[in-house]
Amino acid sequence: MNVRWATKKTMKEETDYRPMWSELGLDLEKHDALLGVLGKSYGDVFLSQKDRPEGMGYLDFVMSEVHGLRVKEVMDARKDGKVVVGAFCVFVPEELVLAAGGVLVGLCTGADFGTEKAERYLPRNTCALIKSFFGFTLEKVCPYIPTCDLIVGENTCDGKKKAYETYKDLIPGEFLAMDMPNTKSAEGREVLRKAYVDFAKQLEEMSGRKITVEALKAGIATANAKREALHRLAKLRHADPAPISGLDALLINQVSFYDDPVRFTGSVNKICDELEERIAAGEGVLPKGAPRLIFSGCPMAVPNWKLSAIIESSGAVLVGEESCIGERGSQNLVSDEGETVEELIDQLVDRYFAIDCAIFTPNPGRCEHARQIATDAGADGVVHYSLQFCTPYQMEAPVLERKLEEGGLPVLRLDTDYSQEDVEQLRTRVEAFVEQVRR
Ligand code: BJ8
Repeated sequence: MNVRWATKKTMKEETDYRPMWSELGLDLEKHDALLGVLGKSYGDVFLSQKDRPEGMGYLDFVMSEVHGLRVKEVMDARKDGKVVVGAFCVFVPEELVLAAGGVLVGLCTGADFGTEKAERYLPRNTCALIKSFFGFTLEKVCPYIPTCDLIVGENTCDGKKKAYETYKDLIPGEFLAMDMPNTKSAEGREVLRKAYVDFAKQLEEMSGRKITVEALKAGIATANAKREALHRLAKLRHADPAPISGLDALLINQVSFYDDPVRFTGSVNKICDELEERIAAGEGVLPKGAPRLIFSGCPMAVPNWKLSAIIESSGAVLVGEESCIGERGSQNLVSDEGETVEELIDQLVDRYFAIDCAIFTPNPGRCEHARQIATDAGADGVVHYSLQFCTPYQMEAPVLERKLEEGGLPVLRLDTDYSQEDVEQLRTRVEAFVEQVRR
């Protein structure tokens, strides 16, 4: 299978996106360098896998055009007067953006790029995810950032909260700081509700469209259908042998933040049809009985494939993720019961307020969710993944480890970043863990 990244070479053969990237003010040389690295890494990590579902061809195509066709689609939507919103967190409700006729895109936070420049604005001991979006912005290599009319920064962890104070002045479009609660109390729920009401108002002002009950119900249906497809995928991964690799499942979850939601849902359901056939035929990516692991921890945004690649090249298969790019991000649907926009916003708040991000204190639901995912998926162990300097997840890690191990589930705690420097060290620890849990 041949993945065509929109690079200099292929531009001549196919669509030339260079004028579009220039229009967006990208640094073309650095952008070429980034695509070169991504294209190589994608080939090494994904295309080298054996027996991938046919349907992954669609995902390969989307990834090959992630800086090409998809950007053009979003720019065209903007030219048609649709409001384009960028987000860094699963607390930004896509339903409201869709109800305002807009497009929501998740912004890249999964690679080291422009770290030196980012560190002029941020302390060195800032997590790689925050440094990543500063680096992409400062080096002018992300085509989505200049395409956004509005970027939403949620006041979640202290790192993001403080970083956004600076970040808002580095982007060409508008910025909205979205207040977030840090306790799951009645007062906390009110904070989130107010944030969503304010967000809806801003979307109405920027789009010139009133959010109606019908439009919001349609937005809820679209976002729910996407989640249901992801739930279906998650369930199919419970089969032994696992019908799809954890890497491919991670990719599907990552692409859910970029692609057109209706098209994406259709493509995931097609992959699920294929996985059902594989399960019926007893086919899997590794033989039945191979070690099965799940992730729990920080989100793995595109193109963060490092740990999954290490784990799956160590003889284990990943069968679930308690993560925002995974089941923490996609769990629960939004009820569409309500006769007014306010009632529907309440339904949104009910769904989003249940997300067990480590910014909440206390946050016992997360451990229970990890245990549930592991049990449902028949996992032999849990890999807890924290980004270095991510205090919320690092602080929860030993608690989660203790509780899960008391329940008989071995846990491997890993702290890392986006560099490749610790790959061999991580591999040694992962291989030992895989042997420990092997049945
Ligand atoms: S809902 S996990 S996407 S905030 S890794 S920046 S927490 S220091 S990403 Fe997150 Fe929303 Fe929560 Fe999910 Fe801070 Fe940690 Fe960095 Fe993090």
